[in-house]
Amino acid sequence: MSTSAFKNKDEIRTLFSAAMSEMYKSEVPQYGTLLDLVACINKGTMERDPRLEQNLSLGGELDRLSMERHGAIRVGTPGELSTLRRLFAIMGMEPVGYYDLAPAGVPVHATAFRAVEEKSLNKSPFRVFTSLLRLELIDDAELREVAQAALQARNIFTPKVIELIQLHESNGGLTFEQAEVFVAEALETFRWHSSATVSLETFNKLQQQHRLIADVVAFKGPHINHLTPRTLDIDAVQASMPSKGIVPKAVIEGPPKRKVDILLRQTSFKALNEHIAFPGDGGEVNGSHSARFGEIEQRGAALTIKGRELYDRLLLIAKAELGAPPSEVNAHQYAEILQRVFQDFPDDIKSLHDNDLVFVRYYPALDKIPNFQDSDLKAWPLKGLISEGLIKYSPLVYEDFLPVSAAGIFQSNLGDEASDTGLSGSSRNEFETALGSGVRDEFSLYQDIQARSLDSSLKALRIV
Ligand code: OOG
Ligand code: NI
Repeated sequence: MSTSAFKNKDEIRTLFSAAMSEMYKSEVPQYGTLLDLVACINKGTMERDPRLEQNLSLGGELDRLSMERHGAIRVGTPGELSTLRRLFAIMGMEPVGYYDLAPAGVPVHATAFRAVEEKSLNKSPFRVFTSLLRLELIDDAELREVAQAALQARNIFTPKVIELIQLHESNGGLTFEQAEVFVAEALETFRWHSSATVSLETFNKLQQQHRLIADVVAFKGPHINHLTPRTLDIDAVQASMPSKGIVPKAVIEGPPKRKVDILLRQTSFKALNEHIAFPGDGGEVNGSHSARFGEIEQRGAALTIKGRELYDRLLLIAKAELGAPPSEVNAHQYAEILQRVFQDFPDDIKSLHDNDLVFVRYYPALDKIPNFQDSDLKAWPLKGLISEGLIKYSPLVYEDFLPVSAAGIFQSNLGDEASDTGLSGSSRNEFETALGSGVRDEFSLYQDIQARSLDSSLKALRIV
C-alpha cells in the first residue's frame, strides 16, 4: 500500500481534538462558556495590538489559535500507559518530557503527548498531559490490592481501537475510512462514566489515601479531566470569569505578566461536584465525585536550559518570600512579589536572545539582499547579520508544561487535604519502562527547530 492511501496523522489529530472538544462541551457546559470568553478576548487583544497578530501570523500560530487546547488524563497501570502511547502515535503525538509531581505531594509522574515538528504543531498543537498513578504509594496493603484488582479488571480501550492500533503498526498508517472509525473509537477511552466500579465504601477509603487514587481507580476509564484553550490575555480572562458564572482559582500559575511572555501562565476553575452511582449489595448507592474542571493558559517563549534555570530560581525565591502556599488570602502579595523578583529576568526580545535565554525562529529579510551584493556575507558572524537586519528572529512558543504549575493545578482541584509534603522514590526510568519507550527531550526539540530555521535563513540569503 502506498503512503498516499493513508490519512495524514496531523489531520487525524485535528479531527480527534475537535471531537474531544465537542464531547467535553456537551458534558461540561462551563467549558463551552470559557471557549466563547477566550475567543472574544483573543479577538479584542489582536484588534488592540495588530503587531501581536502579525507576529502570530509570521510564526504560523494564528491559524492554530482557535483550535489550540490541551487535555489531561490519569491512568493506573503500565499497560494502559503503553497502549496510550501506541494510540497517540496514530495521531503523530509522541511522549515529550518527564514530569515528576511527587515533590509536590501528588502521587503521579507524567509526560505530555504532542506533535514535535513545527509544521505539525501549527496544524494542530493538541497535547495531552498524561499521568501514571504510583499505586505503590498506597501504604495500606489490603487497599492496595483492592485498587490493583479494580485496575486489572478494567479495559479502557474498545476492541476496535486495539485492532486499529495493530493495523497502524503493521501497515504504517490508517486509511481514510479506518481513521474515521479510529477517532470515534478512541474517544470512548476518554469519556466520563457516571457510575463507579467499586463500592462507595472502597471509594471513600481510596479517597482517604489520596483523592487522585480514587479518581483513577474507581472508574471504567481515564476520563478527560479538563481541556484548556489558549488565550492571548490570561489576566483579562481571569478577571472576566466571575461575570460568566465561573470562579477561577486564586492565583495564576507560572511567571508574572510581562512585556515578552515566557513559558506558560495558567489558571483553572474548580472541579464540578458530579453525581455518581456506586454498586451496592441492594442495588445502586448514590454518591458524588469531583474530577472535571476547566483551565485556560497563555503561552510565551520557550526558554533555553539557561533561561529555565533562571525561571526556576526566581520562582523559588518568590515562593520562599511569600512563605505560604499562594491562596485567596495572599494572592495580591504574591503577584507583587513575583513582579518584583522577575525584574531580574530580561524583558525585551533582544536581551532574551543575546543572553541565550530563549529559543527563537530565525528568518531572512529577503528585501535587504540587493544592498549587500558586494560584501562577502559568508564571513559575517550571525551577530553582524542580525545587526544589519538581514536576519530577524522571533521567540519559539513553549509547547510543554511546568511541573510546579501542574502541581498547583492538581492541588487546587484536589481540595485542602492535598499536602505539600514531598513523596519520594519516583524515577524517570521506571516511567519509561511503563511507557515502553523513552520520552523525548523538549530542549533538544526546540534547539533543532532553531538550528533548522537558521540554516534555511542562511540558504535563503545565499550565504551557504
Ligand atoms: C493534570 C494537571 C496538569 C497542566 O496544565 O499543567 C495540567 C491533571 O490534573 O491531571 O494539565
Ligand atoms: Ni492543564
